[in-house]
Order: sequence, then structure tokens, then C-alpha cells
Amino acid sequence: MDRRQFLAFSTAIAGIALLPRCATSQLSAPKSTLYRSQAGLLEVDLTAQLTSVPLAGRTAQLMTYNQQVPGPRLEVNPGDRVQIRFTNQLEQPTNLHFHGLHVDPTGLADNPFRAVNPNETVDYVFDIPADHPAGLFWYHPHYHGLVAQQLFSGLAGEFIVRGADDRLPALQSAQETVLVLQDFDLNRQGQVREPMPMARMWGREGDLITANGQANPALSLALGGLLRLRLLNASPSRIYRLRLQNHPWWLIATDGGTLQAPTAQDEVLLSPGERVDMLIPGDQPPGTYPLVTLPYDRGLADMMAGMANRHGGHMGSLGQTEPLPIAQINYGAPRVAGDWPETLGTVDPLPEPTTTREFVLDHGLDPETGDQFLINGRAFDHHRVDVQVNVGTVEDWVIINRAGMDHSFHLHTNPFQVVARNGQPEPLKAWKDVVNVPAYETATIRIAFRQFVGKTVYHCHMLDHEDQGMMGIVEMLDIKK
Ligand SMILES: [Cu+2]
Repeated sequence: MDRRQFLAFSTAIAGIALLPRCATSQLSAPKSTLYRSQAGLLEVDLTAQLTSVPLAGRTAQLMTYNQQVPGPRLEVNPGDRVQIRFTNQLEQPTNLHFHGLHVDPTGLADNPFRAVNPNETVDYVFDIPADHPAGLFWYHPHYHGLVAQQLFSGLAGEFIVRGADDRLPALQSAQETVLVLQDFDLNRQGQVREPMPMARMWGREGDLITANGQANPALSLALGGLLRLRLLNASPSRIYRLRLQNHPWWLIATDGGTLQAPTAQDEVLLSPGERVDMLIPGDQPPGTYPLVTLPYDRGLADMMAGMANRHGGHMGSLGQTEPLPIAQINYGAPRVAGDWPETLGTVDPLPEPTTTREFVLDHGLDPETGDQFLINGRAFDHHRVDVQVNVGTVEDWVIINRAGMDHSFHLHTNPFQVVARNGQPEPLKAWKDVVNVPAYETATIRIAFRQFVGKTVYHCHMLDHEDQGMMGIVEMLDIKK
């Protein structure tokens, strides 16, 4: 059934039953508390602590925000102020990063250089610009050296900005479900296992995959209705290769907002930090449709698998040969959807760049510390500015992966558009803040540096690689001053 047939189908079943047009009706409601801004202010207390929590039918000892995995769901509107009182009750330093938000990267705002020490309480305060795009963003720790461990222990939460996209009639009428995808490697006591050195190099993965802290939760899709399924990869290293078995779905948004029009997909590759919105019309025979993740080789699988066998280590998806369940979509009672959205918004192309830079991702060996993950031959140094850019200019960054494994490149503060892959123009016009660069491949991203000055970071979002050095500092300068 194509989109026009869907419209006809949708109209035909309008006579069957009229159910309330409730925007949120999920059978598997997330346990995470929802905090929405009120009168222009989102004020919330967050506490990071080690907690015993239910996870996928068992009990796990995890790092949590407010004793929830995933953490509380935060929701704001453009123009709002965000005030978070954050307490660290972990036995190690941490901090907060607001992934994908175009906000101030300095001071009390989205500052990745900040350390929040054990038993310390601090404020995070920042303003969402009035012209901020709507989208699914998220928050997680960004304390260099401990990021992979803290995410793998559960620390992550969604951060939604509402806006014009949400007021499209079709999306207003759709059921909305956000799934936070995480993976865990737990021992019999429910504690997170320490990864083997090889797994740390590869990027740690676990064999327990959860969506909103549940294993294979059931979601409801009304017959004739629309499901807006929003997916966030909050895993430290795992790449999800997602397919909705025997059922069509359309990509409608990426990291930084909607596409120009729904785009039919077979599979969706979601690397760490990435998000997608999928629109699923309830136009198939009623039944249960599994959402699965398929095996994906993120590089050197044979060699690494051989090493894992010799060392008996857990190598996560390396051992995956079959589809693994993420969630299942069950058809529910009929209901009328809004019209299929033929268009969603505009993704205006950015002007030609004034500067083009190259970033070579590769691996090295440090005689003292072992494996190193490098950008342009250098490991991360807190005290070194790697790149200076001017606010108000557009740059092309060519990300060249010379390594035999995938790396997912993430830039803070300013979103970008992928304009080319391996020198060929990228057909999909979309706003992104993470781009997966497969082994030995190249991606060219175009960035408009807007509004905010100060230092922030770019890095591999396979967080073990970031922790082991694959990160650099970009300083944004205002040349007019
Ligand atoms: Cu990497």
C-alpha cells in the first residue's frame, strides 16, 4: 500500500469506529517521569546515583538519574529557560551534556569541560533560542575518561524540544512513542561487568538490549492510525541496524529535525548518539510486527571475533548472527489518522563554505598507556585548542576514517548537514549532529557556526574511543569583536 492508498484506506475505516484523538496512548508507558516546562521555565532536580532498579524483568545495579533508567524525560519549547539542579552521588566525577541542543557551550550551560565531583550539587542554566528547531535530543554524562562506563551503567535521558514539526496535522493525530535504546552487560548479581581490554578498544557492548529499560516491549498501533516512533541510540558503542519486519515505515526526522518529506526505508542504521523519527501507518493486516536489530559489522569482525574466542571475552554484536528483538508493534482498535504528510518542512541548503578542513580518524599506540584513538595524529588534550572557527561562517569538515572500524563523528553546539560521502553528493537533505563514518570511508559535513562563542568539543561517539583520545577542541570566535 502506498501513501495514496493509505489515505483511501484511512478514509474507508473512518466509518468503522471513531476513537478519541489522544496524542499519547502507549501500552508500554515508560517508567521515566516526564517534566515539561511551565510558563517558559523547565526547573528540575536531577541526582546521579548508583541504584538498584528493575531492568528487563530483573534487578540491576545501575547508575541512574533520579533512580530511573532511562532518566527523566525533559520537554521544553523554543525560548524556554532550563534550570537543572544537579547532584552527583556517584563515587566518581561526572557532568551533564545536552546532546544536539544549539545552546551556550560555556559556563553553567552545556559545558563539557565542567567536573561535578562526588557529593557536589551544581546548577545547569541555559536558554533555548527562540528559533531552536523541534526535535528529539538527549542528555548524558561527558566527563572525559568515564563517559563509556557511565553510559553503559545507564545514565541517559531524552530531551525533547517541541515546535512547528509537532503541529503538523498528521503528527498531531499520530500516537507518539519514544524508545531509548540501551545495551547492558550484567553479571549474575545484576552488576555492570568491567569490559575486557579488547572490548574497550572495540567499544563495549552488552548482550542485554533494552528499549526504555524493558526487553522487547509491546507498542500499540491503531488500525488505520499513525505511529510516530522516535528512536534514540543511547548505547556507548552498539550500532543498531533496525528493521520493522514485514511492515513499511517512513523516515520523517533525523537528529536535528524533520526531513522535507517522508522517505520510505527498509533498514535504518542508528549509530551511538543518533536519533530518527519513523512514521508507521497502520495499513497492514492486523497482527504483531517485530522491530529488530540485524547483525552489523562495524569493522574487522573476523579478526576481532577470533581474538574474542581466544580470550573468551564478550564482544557484543560481533557474535550476533540473528536479528535481536527491540520491541513489537501490535495492532490495536481502529482509529482515524490525519492526512499523510506529503511535506514536512524545509531543509535549506547551507551556503558554500569559506573554509574546508580535514579530520583524519586513526589509531595509534602509546608506549605507556597502550591503544590510542587519534584525530589528525593527536589524542585529546584538555589544554590544546585544535581548531579555531569564526561565528557567522560556514565550513566543510572532511572526516576521513583511515581505521579498520567505524567511527561516529559528533560535534557539539552546531548541527550540520552531510553533503558528501566518499566524494559523492549525499542525496538526503537532513540536519544531523552525529555521522557514522564506516571503516576506510569519508564523510563531508557542512557546518554553519552560529551565535555561540567559546570552546567545545568534537569526538567519536563510540564512547570508549572518545575516552581513549578521539576528541578535539574547537574554539568559536566572534571576529567582529
Ligand atoms: Cu570511534
